[in-house]
Amino acid sequence: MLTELYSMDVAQSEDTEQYFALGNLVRSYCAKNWSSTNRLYMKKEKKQAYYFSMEFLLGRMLKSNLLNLGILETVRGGLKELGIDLEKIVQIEADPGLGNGGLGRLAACFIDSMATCEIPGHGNGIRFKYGLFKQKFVNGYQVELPENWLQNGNVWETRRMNMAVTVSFYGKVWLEETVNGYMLPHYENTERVLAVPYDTPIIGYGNNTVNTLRLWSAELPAQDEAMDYWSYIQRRNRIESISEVLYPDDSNYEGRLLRLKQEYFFVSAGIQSIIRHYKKMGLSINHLAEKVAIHINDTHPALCIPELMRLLLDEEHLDWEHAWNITINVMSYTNHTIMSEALEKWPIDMISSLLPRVYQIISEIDRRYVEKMAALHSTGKIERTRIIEGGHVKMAHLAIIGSHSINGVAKLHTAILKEKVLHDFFLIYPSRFNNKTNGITQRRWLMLANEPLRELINEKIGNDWEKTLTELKMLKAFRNDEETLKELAEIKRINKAHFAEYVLDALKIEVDPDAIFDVQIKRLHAYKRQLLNLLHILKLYLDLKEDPKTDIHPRVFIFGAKAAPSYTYAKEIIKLINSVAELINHDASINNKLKIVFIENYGVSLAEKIIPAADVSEQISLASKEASGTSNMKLMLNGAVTLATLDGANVEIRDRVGSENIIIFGLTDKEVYQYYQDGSYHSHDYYENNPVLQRVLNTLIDGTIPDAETEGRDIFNSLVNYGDEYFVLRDFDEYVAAQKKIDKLYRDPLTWQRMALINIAGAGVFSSDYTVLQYANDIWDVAYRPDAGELLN
Ligand code: 26V
Repeated sequence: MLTELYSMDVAQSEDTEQYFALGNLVRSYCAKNWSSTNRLYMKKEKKQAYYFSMEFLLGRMLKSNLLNLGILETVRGGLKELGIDLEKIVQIEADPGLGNGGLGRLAACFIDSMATCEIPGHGNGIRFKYGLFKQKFVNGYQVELPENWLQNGNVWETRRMNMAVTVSFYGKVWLEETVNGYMLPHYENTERVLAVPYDTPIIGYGNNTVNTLRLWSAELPAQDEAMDYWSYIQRRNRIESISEVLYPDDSNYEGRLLRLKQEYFFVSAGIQSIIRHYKKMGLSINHLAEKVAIHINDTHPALCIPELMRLLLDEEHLDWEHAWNITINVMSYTNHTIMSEALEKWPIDMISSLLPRVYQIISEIDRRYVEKMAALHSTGKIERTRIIEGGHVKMAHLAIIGSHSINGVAKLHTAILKEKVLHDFFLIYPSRFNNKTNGITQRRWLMLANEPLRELINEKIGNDWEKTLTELKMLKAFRNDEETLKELAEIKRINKAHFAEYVLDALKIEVDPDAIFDVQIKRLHAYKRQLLNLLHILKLYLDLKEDPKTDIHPRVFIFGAKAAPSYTYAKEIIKLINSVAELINHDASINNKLKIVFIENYGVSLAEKIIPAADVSEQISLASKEASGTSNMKLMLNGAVTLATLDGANVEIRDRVGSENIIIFGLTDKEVYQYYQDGSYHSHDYYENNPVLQRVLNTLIDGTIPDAETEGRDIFNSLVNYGDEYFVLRDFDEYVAAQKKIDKLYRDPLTWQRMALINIAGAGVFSSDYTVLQYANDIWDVAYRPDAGELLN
């Protein structure tokens, strides 16, 4: 392959050529299974599930493909004989960061699991030229740089020009009756965009299934090339900008036209290609819902609903009722957040000028909804739930009204949707609501990220867990086996030492692998409360300054977090953490008892390094706000002990491991809602009445922290004077007490390792294999690996 690609032999080649040569080999190695999987699906006319997601946060793929193909060790050995280190060349691959955080990574775990569980399920999204920005710290401030991940090419993708489709925007549309009585639309002056698919094989673990991730790229259609040069360039740039860059804000909805274009672009392209493929099998469009399931990952692809209606009405000439029936049966929707500021709603003017025909259809869906509900529900409820209201199109309402299934991503989150956020809808469509707790793929997050732990587990209980993660429960038998607990401790120590080397090399900070590695890795958001963590660090710092003999076990606080570029408050928190790190890491009197490591540019590849080295998993969001969380699952699977509020999936983690093996603190969701109701939270009182907290908060404004005056003042004000929206001060004391408990437990190594073991053993239910099987069984009604059925019980 080296000779074919680069006309050189191993001795002449460098890492980059070796990487691309190996990548090409792997791709051709799986090509046969890829086409045979497709042929099998076609021949058996198997129902297909399509996971529509704006984001797929894949991470590097060379090692995961080698693992899933069952040739990782062979290839590693073979390369070694040639004097090549696999670990070195995998680093050459750009990490495709086509997502913001949990939602995008979930989509990536799901496609790995669908292939492994032999579910005919594929991803559909956008091939962004630029992934999520690269984060750099300059003087402690976040600076964003472009992430040009395609610069050196992408070995995994195949451009399929012959499968391109056209997506139309703008223009005028009017309906005209045909001789046979159909109302057909006529379009004038539309802007046509060519959607070109790039397909990536998604390889199942230990089977012959290879599914497809189809990502669309926006291009100028060929016939439009005949215009004057400057108009051509301008038009091309405008069109190509559709798939240029991922929006980096997952906290605040902004009604940007380009974002709406992106959403319609991949929705329309995806649905057109699904229908084209379906019709190739010679089946009647009337049976579409028996052969196709489309999943809407958050509201970003909610235009799937009017777009499928449009194609069924205008192209297939079905009548409304019939088309609507098919659409509802095809579509299902997952909600990923209750944060109202993230809910998408598009101004009517924008949507009706960009997508005139789609808007007509949305209006008609809305009109019929109101008409149908009038006899059954109060006007208040109908007004609150209709799609078009207050000059906007509400995307969550569209998704709910047009789907047969609506699910939340953890038991608590689903309960809050039913009882609070979507209560009106729950009363209208009770049977549509269901829960599907998130999961993670054990292939990437244990087998690849933590090879020593993988080996230990295999030695103890065999390797059935690789496909059936609940088998990890067998590890419980070793809970009192000191030898196993010590082996577990040794592995953690090795991983920590390994990570410490990385930290020294990359950040020039020396950390002690015998310290507690306390980890909070997630997007920077006020509700996730990185500030609570920071206030506790400041308290420890003050304690040590006052009395250097204060008895605490040394700690390394590890942060990884990107802030949305326009989220000023989150960026101030980043700067504050970095300033506190400056202060503490350079204070010799602290005697290395405290260190803060804020890793730049957190993403999938860094998560793979940090998670196996974690002792403590910080999951401290304000109860009710974190829909599920998934880093909580990855960390427990790698033997970290969770320090958590009863939020999202933390509740289910506690149920699995028992209260003795997780440290829970803070307000419950009920208490939070009670405070909202009676308006009785006054953060200023906590500042006034709690001297310890007051002393800590004062460090933000009294010059203790270097070079963060503005940030310290703003954050102080938000907590003390402007109401402390996320109850940081309310939960402070309980958090400090919980951290003390961690300190005490850690100093008893056997107790600690037993907790770690119970956490690993309890992580089995959080495999995304299990999650996608439930989607396949309960929502999509598609086939799966016959023996995987056991997992569902
Ligand atoms: C929202 C928005 C808002 C408008 C503009 C762009 C944009 C992009 C992404 C998002 C996603 C926000 C929702 C989200 O990421 N939720 C997270 O989903 C995870 C997977 O279910 C879950 O574990 C996290 O708790 C939840 O915060």
